[in-house]
Amino acid sequence: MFPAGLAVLGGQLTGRASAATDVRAARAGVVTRRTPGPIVKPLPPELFLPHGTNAETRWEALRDVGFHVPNDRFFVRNHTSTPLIDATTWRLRVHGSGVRRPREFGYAELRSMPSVTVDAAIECAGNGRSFFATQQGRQTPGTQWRLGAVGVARWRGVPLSAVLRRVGLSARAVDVMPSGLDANFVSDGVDLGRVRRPLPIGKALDDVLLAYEMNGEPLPPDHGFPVRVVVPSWVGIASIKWVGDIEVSAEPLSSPWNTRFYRFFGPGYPDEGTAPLAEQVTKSAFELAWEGAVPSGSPYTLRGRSWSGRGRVTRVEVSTDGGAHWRRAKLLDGGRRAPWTRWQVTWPDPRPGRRELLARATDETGTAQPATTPFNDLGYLFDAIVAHPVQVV
Ligand SMILES: Nc1nc2c(c(=O)[nH]1)N[C@H]1C(S)=C(S)[C@@H](COP(=O)(O)O)O[C@H]1N2
Ligand SMILES: [Mo]
Repeated sequence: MFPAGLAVLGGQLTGRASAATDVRAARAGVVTRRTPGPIVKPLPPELFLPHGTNAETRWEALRDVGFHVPNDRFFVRNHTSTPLIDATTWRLRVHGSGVRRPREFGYAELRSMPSVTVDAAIECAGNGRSFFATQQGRQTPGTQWRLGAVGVARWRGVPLSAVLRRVGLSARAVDVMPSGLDANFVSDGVDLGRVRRPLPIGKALDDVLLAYEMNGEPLPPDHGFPVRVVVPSWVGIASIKWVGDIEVSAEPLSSPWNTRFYRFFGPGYPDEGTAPLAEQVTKSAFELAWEGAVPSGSPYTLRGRSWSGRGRVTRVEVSTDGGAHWRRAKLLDGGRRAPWTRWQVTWPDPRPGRRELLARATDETGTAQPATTPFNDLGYLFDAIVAHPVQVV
């Protein structure tokens, strides 16, 4: 039914493979080629802010695009580089002490299994990190994202639970760890291995997807072709791209991505950090350029989006006067499972000058975005209200 998906990468196998890539690829039964840059898709400056191996979506590029973020403007977070993988030789190996019948799955087999389609956000745990420095006066290391390390797409694939059922999940299974087929991640000279992070079995069996389609197209290379994990509501690192291996274990698993990264560290936290981060927090963004122009002289419609990993957004308020007055925005997407909602509100009297716009969302747990986010060393989960500068002209 989807021959285009199988063929799409054939024409893109260009570039030179490194020796290391060849060895790993041979072991995995995968043809992997390096690309000239870390990201394959075009990154026009009107759609993206570059950050090394990563690219941030510009919020003004979401102004007229509808509920889903189109693939050509979805943010990219790569620890190294996008690998180009041949779906016809790709295999997903499922194994470990929590599995009774370890085996491999091919792309065609996954595509022949009953599929589900879900709207889910992928958001980097570091989204908004730059505001720890610019709003709260404390620099944190890592990619200095504004608010564009998030996107919602329509994903189609096979529930992870269905694949686990086919390999005979043991009642003793506690953790499920997908690994990516991209290059090993080297941090401060230490090789940390494949990008991988364990999921507790409860989440793995709940709403996690092995996705092969994004917004109705085969996954683009940068977003995990041929198959990625999609873990709704959780920190983006859980959604492993280019998955080639899933270990299911009767003992707890760990990786640097749930021990030395993606926990809260720093003042007030235990030395080994908190428990691994799971759900994303509540955030809001205006669909406007940073320092963008807003015309004066007549009412202006402000648009934006708000989201929370803790549940539906129930209320959004906007202030155009530094927080003295708040106006209730009209929510445009309200479904119980909507991963974000678009909203709009009228700014009746924009007067010339530099202004800061504030948006504050409340989610269904009753949590409203705070004025400040408690500091953590690695700058994760910034949820405070962001002051968005504009020039009224
Ligand atoms: N294999 C692999 N999976 C990965 C990553 C990676 O570098 N390699 N980055 C993770 C992080 S930190 C995030 S935020 C999301 C980003 O997904 P996207 O690039 O499709 O937006 O992918 C996650 N999955
Ligand atoms: Mo991330």
